[in-house]
Amino acid sequence: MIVTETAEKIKSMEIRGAGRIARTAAEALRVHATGCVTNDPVTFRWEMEAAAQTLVATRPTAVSLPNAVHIVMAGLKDAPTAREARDGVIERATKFIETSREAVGKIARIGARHIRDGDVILTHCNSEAALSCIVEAHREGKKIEVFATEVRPRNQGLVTIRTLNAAGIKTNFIVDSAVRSFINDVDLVIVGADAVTVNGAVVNKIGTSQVAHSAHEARVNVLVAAETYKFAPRTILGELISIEERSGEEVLPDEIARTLENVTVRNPAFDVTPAEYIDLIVTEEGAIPPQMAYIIIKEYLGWGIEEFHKAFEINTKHEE
Ligand code: RI2
Repeated sequence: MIVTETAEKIKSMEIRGAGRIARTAAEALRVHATGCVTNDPVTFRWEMEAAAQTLVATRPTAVSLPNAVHIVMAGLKDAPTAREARDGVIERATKFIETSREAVGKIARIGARHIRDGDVILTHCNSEAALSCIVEAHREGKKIEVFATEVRPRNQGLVTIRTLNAAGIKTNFIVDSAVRSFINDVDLVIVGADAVTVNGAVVNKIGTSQVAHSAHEARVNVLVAAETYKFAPRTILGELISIEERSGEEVLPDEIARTLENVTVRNPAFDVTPAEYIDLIVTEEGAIPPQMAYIIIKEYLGWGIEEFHKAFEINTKHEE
């Protein structure tokens, strides 16, 4: 029940934001494990795997979701009893939720160091991690001003300006297409991430790559705030991040779209910003240039190319 409900809320974006999705999925697995009363470890594992699959299938782009599920489910296979398996899931889920929250606090403090007194910052979409840096810089007494975009079609910019307003930060609210007109008034761009690939490309809300492109052209630094669990291990194998395309109705009501027989409404929710347009990625483990993404995947997520070989039993030795 909790799993289906949570999955629905993630799909409909009632629960959104890559970090929040991950924590909510971990919480759903924790509750599901608690309520799964079987004494048979195999049945328990099957039930948990089905729940994990339902959650992961909700939104395909934010890698925080499969990473969180992977962390919570790790070791389930080796638990000798259902009880140990259940305790393990509960423990890992609790720890994940806790460290995810702490990570945002650490990112805030590290990110704020890169914001100077007097800076004008532009942010796109609504990222808890990106906003935490901005709010922390303000809290430290730096006099800052923000440009926040509207973020069509789901208007996450509204959530952003409410947070900035509540924190007492001077904010300008602009439509997405006004970014280039204002970029010369901006000192620093700060955005979040739904996924970071091994080559340092950042997948984030649609429009981020246009923002980063404008910033690059205007020589404005781009900082990405992302917890280590938003880095995508499978990109080591050359796997691409799939970009979610949501219903066209979010962009144009169906009753209008229906009258335009030659028009197809397209609604990709994310885009890819290449590493060359990004100056720094701030993680809870420190700030890194995007080209160092592999280090995060290997050292902090524990996925090196060797782990993939082991996991998929790829035989790297030639037969004699
Ligand atoms: P935090 C959001 O996706 C935005 O793209 C945002 O930049 C990113 O997740 C990271 O958000 P959506 O759920 O985890 O709005 O930093 O599609 O909050």
